[in-house]
Order: sequence, then C-alpha cells, then structure tokens
Amino acid sequence: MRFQSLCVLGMGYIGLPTASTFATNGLRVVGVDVNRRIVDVLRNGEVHIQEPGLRTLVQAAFASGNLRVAEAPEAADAFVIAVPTPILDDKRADLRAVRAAAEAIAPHLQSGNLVVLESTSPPRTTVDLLAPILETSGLQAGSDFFLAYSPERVLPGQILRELVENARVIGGVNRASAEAGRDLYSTFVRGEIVLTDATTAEMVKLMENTFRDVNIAVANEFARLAEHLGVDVWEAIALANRHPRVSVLRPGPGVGGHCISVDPWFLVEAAPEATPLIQAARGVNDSQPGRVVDRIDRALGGLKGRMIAVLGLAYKADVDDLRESPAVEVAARLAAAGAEVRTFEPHAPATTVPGGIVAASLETALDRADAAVLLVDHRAFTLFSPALAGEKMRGRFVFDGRGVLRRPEWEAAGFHVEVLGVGAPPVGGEVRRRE
Ligand code: SAJ
Repeated sequence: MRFQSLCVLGMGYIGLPTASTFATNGLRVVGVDVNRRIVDVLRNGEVHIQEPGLRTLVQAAFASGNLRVAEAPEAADAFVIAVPTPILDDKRADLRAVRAAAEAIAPHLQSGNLVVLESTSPPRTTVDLLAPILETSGLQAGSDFFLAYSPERVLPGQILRELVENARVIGGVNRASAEAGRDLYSTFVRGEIVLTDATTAEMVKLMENTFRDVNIAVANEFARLAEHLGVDVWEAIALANRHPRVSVLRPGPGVGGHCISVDPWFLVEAAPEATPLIQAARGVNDSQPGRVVDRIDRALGGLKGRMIAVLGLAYKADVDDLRESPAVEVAARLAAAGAEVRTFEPHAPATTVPGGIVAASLETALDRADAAVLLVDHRAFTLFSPALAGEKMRGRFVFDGRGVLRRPEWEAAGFHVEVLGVGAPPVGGEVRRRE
C-alpha cells in the first residue's frame, strides 16, 4: 500500500518527531494537538520540546511544505495516535486521551484507511477500546479499515536516531493491518520491521520497560547492600559486568520519566496477583528519593536551616523532562524537612520545586551553600568542580547521587563526599574479615 497523507494526533515527545520525519520523507502530514498553545508555538516556528536535532527537523518539515499543524484531525490515508497515557492516583491507566483521539478520528475515517496506536497502553486496548470506537464510523476494523498497534521505543535524548534505526514491532488486529502498518513505517524506518498481533505488540512494549525497571531496582538494592556492607557498589558493578552474561544497570536516586516508572503498572493492573516481582521493583525504585534524603540528613546531622544546592531536577541526564522526576522529589523533601533548598536545572532553568528557590546558574546555586547534592549527571555539570564549589560554598559537604564525581579530587580539596551506593569507609581502611 502507498500512503500519501497522514494525520498524527498528539504533538508531544513522540508525535512531533514522528510527524516531522514522515513529512521530510515525502508524506503530506497534519500534526494535531488539542492544546492550542502547542499548536501556536509550532505555527510560530518554535518547538516546545528540548531534544537534540528536533528543532532543525521540525523546521525542515515545515520548510518542505509537507507539515501543517491543526487543532482537530482531518481526512487522511492514515492516522497515528501518539497521545499521553499517564496513570491515575490509584495506578490504573488513564486512557482518556486515547479515547478522545479515537472519537475525533471516527467521523473522518474512510474505507481503506489505516489507524495506528503508538501510545503505551494496557494489553488489549487496541482491540477492546480503540476498535469499537472507530467502528462507530460504520466501518469494520480489519476489513474496511486497517488497525494496528506499534509501540514507540525511542530513548529521550536520542529520539531522532532511534526513530529511524530501531527495530519496529507492528501488531495488527489482523495480518492485513500489520502489513499496512509495515507499508507506512517503511517510509523511513531502517531497522527491522517485525509483524505480530496487536495485543502481543502492546505486551512487548510493557515488557521492555518493566524489564528495565526491575533491573534498575536490583541495582538500587545492590547499592543499599553496598552501603550496609561498606562496599563501593560502582566498583562491584563494574567487576560483575565483566561476566559475559551479566549487565547490571546503574543505581540512582530513583526512576523517573513518563515511561519506566509508569508502564509496569499497566501490567500490574492486568493481573495484580501474577505480578509480585514487578510491584516490589516499583516499591524499591519509588523509595529511593526518601533514602537519599535520609542519608543527607544523617550526614549533615539534621536538615533544618541547612542551605543545600540541589543540582539537577530532570528525570535523567541531558533532558529537560521533569515528569515523575526523583530529583524533584528529593528537592521537595529536603525543603519540607526545613532545609533552605536552592535548585539549578540547566535544561529547564525556570523549574520551581515546592519550598525551594530557583537558582539561575550553578554559581548562584552554590553560593554560601552548606551542602551540594548532585542528582542528575547532566553533561553541563562537568563544570561542577572542587575549585568552583570551594570558592562559592560555605560548607564542605557533597552528595553524589549518580556515582560520577571524582572523589579523590574532591577529598583532596577538603570536601566530605558521600556517594550513593558507597558505604562508610570501613575501620582501618580495609574491609575486615568476619570473625
Ligand atoms: N535509570 C537508572 N539507572 C539506569 C538507567 C536508568 O536509575 O541504569 C533511571 C533514569 O535516571 C531515569 C529512569 O531510570 O530516571 C528512566 O530512564 P531510561 O533512560 O532508562 O529510560 P526512558 O524512560 O528515558 O526511556 C525508556 C526506554 N526504554 C527502555 O530502555 C526499555 C525507551 O527505549 C522507551 O522508548 C521509553 O522508555 C518509552 O517511551 O517508553
């Protein structure tokens, strides 16, 4: 099948790069967002998301004449749904945006069209929720129009490259739908395109992110054990990873972002009694921010009145995304415990945290601080040096929540450095044998 026109619903982290990439590859694309502000920003030639290369790509898409933006969908050969699927307070999936997108498409649906859902969704969403709504058009999924689920798998920070190069799973409600999906994505995907059924494809996506969450949880648990045993978890992980079949991930202040901290709950919701390990992993990762705060509290002998520079609020390195960020939680908890918190997030400088003060620069954040707490390993923080900290700070305490600071340099400059996953130095400098 050949597709000439496409309507992409949702101009977020996935929809915008996807729409732009289709446009620069020759399709006529309408990018739709229900948020008027986003539509206006894009129409003004601006981009509301920080992602390497995205601004250039979006501008190229507009310049090609193939990309337009609108507030409502219109008739097209194919529709791609890339709207958010967050979790509700009770950890169930909030599918309102998917439902609304399907309802908006239905009046425009024509025989021979293809609809693809990309949003991460609980298993069976495509067949049980999407198909019935689209069928209110009077057309039958699989026979009159094609319907497929194809998960996005791109890593924020590397979206543009991964969009093109990653293998893509396309699950159809029937074989013809999966094949129609392949015909659409082969416009630009250079990775392998693998066909399956819609529910398997939904499950695949959730398994990938759950696998990562569980593996980060075990890394965080190793860090706790290392702290307890007086071991350096970073060294231990590096050594364990010399084993040909072991690849331990990195501990940290917790798991954030809109994917890994959310998606495992979609599997739990499907079968709570079958998912004890997944639930336990969520519990471990969600309790990391609290443990970081407790450790800083202990090291400083109390938080009240302490002036603390919090470096990094994003959910991970070199992105501006703050969703579910453990760093935000750490900063807010420090402030709630009475510390005077000054935050600096180079990728989202205006970000405020409850109870905290925004610092406009690294220097301002460190100015007269009793302690500095590094929570995100942004490249920009290579400027965070013992020389700068020594000049600006009042105190000499640094907490490294990512295991990235060169401890000997800091210690040589007179700092007391505590590192997540590194236990207190054992008595006598050597780990003593158990009697
Ligand atoms: N993290 C650690 N230790 C690690 C790796 C990550 O603590 O070793 C933390 C990060 O700091 C961050 C969180 O986990 O807070 C998630 O970061 P991430 O880089 O693991 O993942 P995301 O959320 O940016 O992107 C994931 C990716 N999924 C997998 O790697 C299986 C991406 O491919 C997906 O497309 C994306 O979720 C998504 O949209 O679902």
